[in-house]
Amino acid sequence: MDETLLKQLTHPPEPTLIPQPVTQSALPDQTFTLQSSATVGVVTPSEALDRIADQLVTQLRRSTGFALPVEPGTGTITLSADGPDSLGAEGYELRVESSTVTVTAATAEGLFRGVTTLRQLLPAKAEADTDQAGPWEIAGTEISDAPRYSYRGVMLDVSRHFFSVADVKRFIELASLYKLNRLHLHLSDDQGWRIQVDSWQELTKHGGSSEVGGGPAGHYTKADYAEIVMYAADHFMTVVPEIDTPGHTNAALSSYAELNADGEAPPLYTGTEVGFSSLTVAKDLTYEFLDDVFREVAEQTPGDVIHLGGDEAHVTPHSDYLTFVPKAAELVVKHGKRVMGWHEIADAELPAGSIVQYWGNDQAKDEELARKGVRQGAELVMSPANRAYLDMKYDEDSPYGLAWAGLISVEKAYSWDPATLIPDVPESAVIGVEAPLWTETLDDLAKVEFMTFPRLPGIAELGWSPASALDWETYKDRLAAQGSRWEALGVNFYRAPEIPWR
Ligand code: IFG
Repeated sequence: MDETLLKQLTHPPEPTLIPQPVTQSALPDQTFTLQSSATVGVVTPSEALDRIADQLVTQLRRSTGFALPVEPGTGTITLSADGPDSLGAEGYELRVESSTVTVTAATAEGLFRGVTTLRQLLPAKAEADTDQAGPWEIAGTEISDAPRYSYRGVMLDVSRHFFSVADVKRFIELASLYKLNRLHLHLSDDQGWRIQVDSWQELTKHGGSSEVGGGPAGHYTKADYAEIVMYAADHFMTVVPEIDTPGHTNAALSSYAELNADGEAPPLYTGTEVGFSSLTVAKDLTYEFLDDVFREVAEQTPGDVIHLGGDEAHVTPHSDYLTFVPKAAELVVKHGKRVMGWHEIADAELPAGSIVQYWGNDQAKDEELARKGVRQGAELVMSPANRAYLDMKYDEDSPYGLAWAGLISVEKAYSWDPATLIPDVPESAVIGVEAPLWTETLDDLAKVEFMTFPRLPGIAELGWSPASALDWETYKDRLAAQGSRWEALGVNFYRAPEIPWR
């Protein structure tokens, strides 16, 4: 048998990762095998680093049955955040040799990204929640990595259908496997208000009691929201809370008659139409309301952004809309946060530091709004509806999802460049990507997972990897290797026929 074939048979396969790292080179004559005697060393321990080590060994103890003690200093696996600042906030270096694995970063966040890569280098069965047989081999490799964009997000619409804290945590855990660092929660809409506001309690008492289809609905108490924020932070994801205004506000208007222009509260709404509601731009009470809401949301949100929506304000006269947005934005800034909104807000005057979220589908008017936002100094997060909307059907046979922005195959979700999608936008204006998952047709976690996987990892790669690494032909093979990991994790993913699943 020739040397190469023998080596292939005796060595684990060349590791394939998503997102593709900036540099990865094999150490051909080295294979690391995790043994039962392995230890995990934490150089310069801290609460953050100990938590990262604990998350890793908790998972690996479950699947390998090894003790994997964590101790200060070096170990079989050594984790360090004492690396050079040149690695950046989320960068890391990872080296896998025959007897040791070393992950080095400059920050805890960078270390978490490196440990996330280490998890993916281990065999898929390392993700199992029951004891698995070895061997636990990793082909020798050295990686130096850092993200292309700072904003790499996914959005979960918890308004159309409400999802429990446990469901949101599962969504966070799966998204963090692909180094996403933002969780946008769509917390209010026509069909439901999901976050407790002490100064306006009917919002959740009444507005939280409905959802699409009239199901049980629900809301997050402040303790629930804190639990989500904490879990996201433990996965180095920052929560971006959205209070959608002035449109998509039926749940709030139904909760307080005085918020309505005619003083009449509309009934709760359990359908799926959009664009029929609006806050009353001329009423002072509207801004007292938003002042209270943004204050209470800001107090619970460690992240620096509050998303004020701004989309589909079809029954708000445009001149009123242009008056409303700056006033609402001013309240977000008053409470110490940066404004984020769907790209319609760019038609209004925006405060410094604003982020415009582009959700167009190749329409000139939407592209012009994005450019208008950039011209006034806003940054762009790219969420093109015809490429990044995870609620779009994969194909006409998809059992749920919508199709208004077109069918989005795994390839279509991957094959675009955030930097060049909108003409005449400087590269520096784009700070990242986000994949929204709207839930009009998705009422449980299994459906959420089916629509999210396998398309989300591709968006995560667009957010993390260098443009030069983006190539569908090689990506789809790397994606195929993720299927066995999702099986080990129990993810209900769509086995898209165009992917050579192993
Ligand atoms: N557009 C609406 C969403 C949702 C979506 C479903 C945005 C910004 C269609 N607004 O997308 O509320 O209904 O695909």
